[in-house]
Amino acid sequence: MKKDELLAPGHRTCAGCGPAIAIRLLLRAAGKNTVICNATGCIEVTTSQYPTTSWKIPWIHVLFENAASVASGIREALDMQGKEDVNVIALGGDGGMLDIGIRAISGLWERGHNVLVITYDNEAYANTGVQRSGSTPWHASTTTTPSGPASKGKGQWKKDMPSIAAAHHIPYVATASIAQPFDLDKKIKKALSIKGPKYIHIHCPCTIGWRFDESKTIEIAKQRP
Ligand SMILES: Cc1ncc(C[n+]2csc(CCOP(=O)(O)OP(=O)(O)O)c2C)c(N)n1
Ligand SMILES: [Mg+2]
Repeated sequence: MKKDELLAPGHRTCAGCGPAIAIRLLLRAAGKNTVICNATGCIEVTTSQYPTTSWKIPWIHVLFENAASVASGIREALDMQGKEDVNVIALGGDGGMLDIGIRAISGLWERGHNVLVITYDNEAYANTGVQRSGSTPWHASTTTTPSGPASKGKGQWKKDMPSIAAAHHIPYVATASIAQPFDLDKKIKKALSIKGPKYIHIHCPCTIGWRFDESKTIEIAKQRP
C-alpha cells in the first residue's frame, strides 16, 4: 500500500474486485480534500463494517434513493461556510445510480450543484446476489435473467446513462474504465476542476457476477471497448 493511499486495506471486497480498483484510483485522483456520499452497494458494505472503516476521508453512507440529495445538501452547506474548494462526490453502483437513485441525480444535475456524480458499473446488483439492473447488457445471464434453454438472458438493452447525463446539458460527462487508469485519473481531475454538476461512468468487471478468475479483472475490462 502506498503511504498516501486513501482507501485503507483490510476491507472486505472480493479478491479481484473491479469496483475496489475504481475507488482506489478515484481517491488517488480526487485527493484528501473530498467528501463522499456513498449509496448502498458492494463498496459501501465492504468498506464500512462497524466499528471499522477503510475511508481516510469524510464519507457518509446514504440510501440508494438519496445519495445525490445528500450530496447536494453537503455542497450547499460547504459553500455557505466558504469551503468551495472541497470536492463533493456522489458515488454508487449501477443499480443505485441508474435505477433506484436516478430521480435525485437528475434533480442534482438540473439544479446545477457543484458535485461530481460517479457510477461504478459492474452491470448488476452484485451485493445482493447478482440480479439484473438497468445497466446489465443485452442477453447477459444474471440470477434474475438466467440464460438456458428457456431464456437467452436479459431481454433489454443496457441503459445509456452517459447520454441521459449529457441530455441535462451539464458541463462535463465522461465514460471510463479501470482498464485505462491514466485516462480515468485525467478524467476525474478534469471533472473536479470544473465548477458545476459532472458525471463519470466507470466500467468495472465483477469477478463473482461475471464468473471469471480473480486474476483476470483487468484483462476482462480491456475486452470492453
Ligand atoms: C431501497 C433498497 N432496495 C434494495 C436494497 C438491497 N440492496 C442492497 S445492496 C443492493 C445491490 C446494489 O447494486 P448496485 O447499486 O449495482 O451496487 P453493487 O452491489 O453492484 O456494488 C441491493 C439491491 C436496499 N438496500 N435498499
Ligand atoms: Mg452493480
